[in-house]
This record gives sequence, structure tokens and C-alpha cells, in this order.
Amino acid sequence: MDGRHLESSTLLPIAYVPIPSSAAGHHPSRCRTNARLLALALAAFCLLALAAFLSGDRTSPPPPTSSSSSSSSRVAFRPASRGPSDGVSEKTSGAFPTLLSASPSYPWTNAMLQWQRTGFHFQPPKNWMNDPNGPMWYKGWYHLFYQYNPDSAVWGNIAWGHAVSRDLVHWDHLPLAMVPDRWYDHSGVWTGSATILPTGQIIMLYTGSTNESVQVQNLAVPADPADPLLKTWVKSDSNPVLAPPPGIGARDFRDPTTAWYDPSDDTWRIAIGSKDGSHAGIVIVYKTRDFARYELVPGVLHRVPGTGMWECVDFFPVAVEEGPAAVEGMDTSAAGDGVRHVLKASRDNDRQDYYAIGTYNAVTNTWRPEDEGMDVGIGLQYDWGNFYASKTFYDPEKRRRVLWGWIGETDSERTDLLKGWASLQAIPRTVLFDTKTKSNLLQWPVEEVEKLRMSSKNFSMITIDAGSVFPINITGGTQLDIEAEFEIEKAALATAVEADVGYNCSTSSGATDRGMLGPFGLLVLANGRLSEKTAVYFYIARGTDGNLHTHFCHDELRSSSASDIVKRVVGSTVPVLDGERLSVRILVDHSIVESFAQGGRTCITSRVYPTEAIYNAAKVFLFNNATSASVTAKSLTIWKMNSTFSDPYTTQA
Ligand code: DQQ
Repeated sequence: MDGRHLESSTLLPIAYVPIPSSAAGHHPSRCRTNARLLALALAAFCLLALAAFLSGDRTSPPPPTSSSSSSSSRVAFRPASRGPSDGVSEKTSGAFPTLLSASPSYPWTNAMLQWQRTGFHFQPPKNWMNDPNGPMWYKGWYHLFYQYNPDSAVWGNIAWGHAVSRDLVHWDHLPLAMVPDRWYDHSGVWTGSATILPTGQIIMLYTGSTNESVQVQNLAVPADPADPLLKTWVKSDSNPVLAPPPGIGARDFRDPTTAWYDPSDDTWRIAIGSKDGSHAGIVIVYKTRDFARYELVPGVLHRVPGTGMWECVDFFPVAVEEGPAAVEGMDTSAAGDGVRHVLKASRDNDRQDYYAIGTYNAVTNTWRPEDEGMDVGIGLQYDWGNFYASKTFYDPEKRRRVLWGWIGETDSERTDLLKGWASLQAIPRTVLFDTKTKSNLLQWPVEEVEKLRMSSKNFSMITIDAGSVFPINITGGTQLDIEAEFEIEKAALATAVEADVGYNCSTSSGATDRGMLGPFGLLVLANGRLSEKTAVYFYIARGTDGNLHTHFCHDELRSSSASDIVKRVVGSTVPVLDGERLSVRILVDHSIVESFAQGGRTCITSRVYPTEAIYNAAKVFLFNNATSASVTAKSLTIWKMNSTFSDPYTTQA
């Protein structure tokens, strides 16, 4: 207990114990034993596949043995997928067993599955959800539409779900806004965006997958603009308003952006993601005056070789000069001095959302990143975990830009069917340019989330010795908002000359991988004996440039003892400026952990499915698995979070 101080004597730690290195998940690429297991599993798989083939079962390969499937997503067995065959990105998580395979899944109990439903994240009452669509603020209400399967907890039959909120956290679920009832959206009412014209008129553009699975763009408008809830939508008689232009594949033309106004020729412009014949991700731009007739703007707005199909492109301005403008969001049509544009693409290849900050030239129809080495699709990501198909909107009420992102499942489709729902939306995040680093965006949960904070526990100056775990006296840690600041021992920093050159979260073994200056941070959704835990951690290592770099990671490998889950270590570096402490905010909400390091410079979202660390058994620990440095949690505040109880809409709403 030397040198450790707690503000609250009721919260004294139980004891220091080392973080268990044996784990529910192991990392195959770093462990010879696992490599052998993998080879054995592959051999077994081949034999089983041969047996199945000989016995006439040619519909699906047999599942891997539990020893191989429990370790990580890197095992090369993939389920049959419907997304790519229908002309969109992969929609399954890759977890076994698939719907077609015969093996039993982990014996999930109803209590475990019921616990996974979140308390304050957006999710429909049941069934499948994916991309956020057409978010906007209109006549006092926030609107969120989303890709939705009304019939099942797996992707397909895509319609638009619709919900409204006064505060972005409490939602009323409305009837479906649009269903696939025309030839031009027969195979799905896919992703789209809203534009509110200066007249107040709402334009909704969305992709339809036609009766022949061709991707076209369609226009819809509210039936009654006087209705603030916008319950009924009318599809335009002009639909489809855009078909794939020459040179663009019939299945590579989707997800129109919010329009921005170009005063030079009094037109509105929209961007659409695609790929070219060389597998480069591209953005093409159209201009229009009436949203029914369009003209293709010559050239491409941007192109990045080797990045493949770009889905759900988003394009918006940010204020980059320090001052009052930089703390507010900008309307999509804003331009001028001190403005740069963010280009975001959802990369179909790896289902990650990449962005870059650059300069837009409407006259030449080009956008150039500030840093070519950090271009779209090869550089920064909004989130290094599970976060895809995101979209922003400008909220004129609070003068902020708000980001929504789809958080998919990492369990199996079979389990999703058992629990009756699949996917969440991330907590809506404000997005600003980081005027301190000048190299990245800052994402932060919208301020309304803080209204959900209930009782809190505060700690300060907890020193965690190298190689130890420090229990925080919290039970029922399933809905939490955590803020922590850490400082690593300065003497150790100065002497760490050889600190893990080239460390990388995703190729590491996660929180049990011991280096001189890390990992250290928090274990959330942990059970008392630490057989299940999700580590949110920092790891300081020397880069190949010789400088110390701070990595921020999530270790999902030991998050659950269930085997039919994709588990990874994810993360990236996070800029830490001179004099700054390491800081993190973590939202824990049952099966989702969303983390924001250094004020939102680097963000990570994980879906986790513990089997024991649930309900009252879910605990929080501080840990420091560094070999050579003690770490002090200068401050730690943990709030229990209220539930938002999203309701089906009633006329009293
Ligand atoms: N989801 C939609 C497509 C989009 C994809 C289909 C991204 O419009 O490209 O559900 O997840």
C-alpha cells in the first residue's frame, strides 16, 4: 500500500495481484504453441472438409475445433457472406458458427444474452440494424434513420428505420420511413443523406439497389414538412435520379452525401463513393439545381490507389484556426479562409472508416490531403475498433457537427438470432479539428451523455507498481462513464532506451505483453478472478524514428470465455503533447466499450460478450503490466450511468 492514496476510505483496494497471463484468448501470431495449434486445427479442418466433401455435404465447410476458434479472428475460416454477393460490404462478423454450419455454439444462457442489450446506446427494439442514414435536426427534433431489416436479426430486406429525440440520447421509435417497394429500390433502400435547403425544404437522397441489383440514387421528400416528426416520406416520380455513369460498375455506385452549395455557379453538389478499374477508391461529384436532374462534374474529387471501394463517403468543413470558430461545428456549405475539408471513406476491403483533412477546390473539383502519407484509406481512422459506415450532420441548434457510426456485432449470426437483435450505433460524437496537434480530429461524446451520469466515485493519486493490478471497489460496473488521467514514472521514461521499437497494438499480445513502459490502464467488464476482462490501455514504446510514442489499445482477447466470438487487439498511436498527462474516457454499456484517448484524438470501440463479468459481477481494475515503471492514476472518476429506455412512439410523445 506504500505511496497509494485514496480519497474515499470506503473504496480501499483489496490487494495487489498480478494480471493473469493465462487467458481466455491467446494471440496466434506471437506464440509458438498457438502456431502449432493453428497448424493442427488447419490439418483437422482439411480432413473434416475432405470427409464432408466425400459424404456429400457441400453446402458449408465444417467449423474449426474449439481450440482454433477460441483464439482470434485470424484463423482463416470465413462464413458464407451475403453482403458482397448483393453488392455491398461484408455484413457478417466472421464469427463461428455460421447459420449454415452444424456445430453447436457456446451455450449462451438467456441471462447472458439479455445482459448484452445496452442501457444508453441507440438500438431498435429488435432485429438487424446497420448504417446511420440521413441524420438531421428539424423543428426541435433530432432524426436518425438507419439501415434496418424488419424481419430478422441478420442483414437483408433493408428498409429505413426511424427514430426521433430531443437530446440525442432518449429516443422514440417511429414507423419505418421507407421500405423497398419500387423497382429502383426493390433489393434494398440503402444508405443516404439529408440536406436541408436554406428555404427549410428537406431533400433526402439514398441509394436503391434495383430489381436487378444495380445501384442507383433516389430522391425522397417528407409528405408533410409541417410535421416535425417527419413520419411519412414520398419517393420522387423522377426516380432513379442517377444511374452509374460510364466506367463505374453497376454495384460500385452508392451512398450519396449531404449536398453543399457552390455559389460560383449557384448549384448544389453531392459526392458518391466508388472504385475505378485499378481498384483505387474514388469520389465522384455531381451538381444539381433541383435534385432531380444532375450533371457529372468532370474528373474525380479524389482517388487513392489500392484502397478499393469507398462506401458512405462523408465530406464536410472544419475550422482550423485557433479561436471561437474552432470550438463550433460548421454547416456543410461553409467555406473560406481558415476552413479545411474532411474527406471520410468507409473502406469496403477492411470495413474501417478512414479520414484525412485537406483543401477543397470547387473550381477544379479536387481535394488534396495536407499529408499525402496519411491519405484517405491509408492513414487516420475515426475509430480503431468496430465502427463503420459513419455519417456526420450539422446541428444548427447547438452549432456542432455530430458523428454517428454503426457498431456491428462480433459474435456469430446464430447468437444474434437467439438474442433477436444485432448492432448498435456508437454514442453520437462531436467532431472538431484539433488545433493543438493540427493533424487530427477530436471526437467526444455529445454533452447530453453527461446528463445520464448518476452516482460517482472519485479517486486520486493511486500509484500502481510495475506488474500489478489494483481493484476498484465497484460492483455492477455495466453502465459506466469513466475518466482517468495517468502519469508514468519520469525516471523510467528517461532510461528506456530500447523500449519496444515498432510496437503495434494489433500485432501485440495485448495487455499481457510486458514491455518496459506498458501496458497500463484499466480493465473493465472484469470478473473477480480476472478470467474475463477487457483491457483499455496505453503502451509507450520507441518508434522506428527513435522517439517515444504512445499507443492506445483495446485488448479483446480475454474479454469472454466464449469461443464463438471474433476477438482482437486493436488501436493506434495517440499524440501526446509536451506537458500533457495521459487521459482516457471510457463508456461501458453492457456489450460495448467505447474509449476516447487524449480528448478524442484516438478512439476505439469494442463489442465484448463476457459470460461471468456481467450484472453485479462486472468489476473495474487499474493495472500496470510494465516491467520497469510505476504508473500513477492522478485522478479517476467513475460514474454509474442511467438507462435511456428508448420507447416505441406513441401519439403522446
Ligand atoms: N450499407 C448499405 C450500403 C452501404 C453499406 C447497405 C455500408 O448502402 O454501402 O446496407 O455498410
